[in-house]
Amino acid sequence: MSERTLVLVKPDGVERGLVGEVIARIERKGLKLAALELRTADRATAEQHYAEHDGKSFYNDLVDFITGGPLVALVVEGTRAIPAFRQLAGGTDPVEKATPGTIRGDFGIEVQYNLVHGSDSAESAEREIKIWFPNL
Ligand code: RTP
Ligand code: MG
Repeated sequence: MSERTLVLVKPDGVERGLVGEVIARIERKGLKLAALELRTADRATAEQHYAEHDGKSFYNDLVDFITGGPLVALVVEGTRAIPAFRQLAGGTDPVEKATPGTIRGDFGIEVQYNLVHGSDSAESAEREIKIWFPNL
């Protein structure tokens, strides 16, 4: 059964010119693009998106980082799209958790600057797609 997930190429990924690389991996996996937009997130959007991390030590830095430059927001769709994109992304820490062959494992070093976001569950995907693409 097809499902949708919310993907971000974070500002570090855009700055480094990795948008095409990320989209190519999504498409090669067999997933489809349902929406795509380059934009600079305002603080309210970033705070809503990362509400689960409010109060954590890295939260303020995370919101600063996500709002600090243009990002690419996408809705990606296909069979098992949510776990499939998490697999492509790799673990949160690009060195300690993500393995080579994943986006974070191939291109990342620091945990904050880990290039991409992907929804972690069906509930998260529904919530996040509403935040970034309310008309979809
Ligand atoms: P994301 O939500 O961005 O897809 O990443 P994730 O599920 O793999 O990781 P999560 O635990 O949700 O963390 C959200 C983002 O916060 C930054 N972070 N920094 N300095 C730190 O210890 C730390 N921990 C997390 C990362 O940008 C991470 O992706
Ligand atoms: Mg997360």
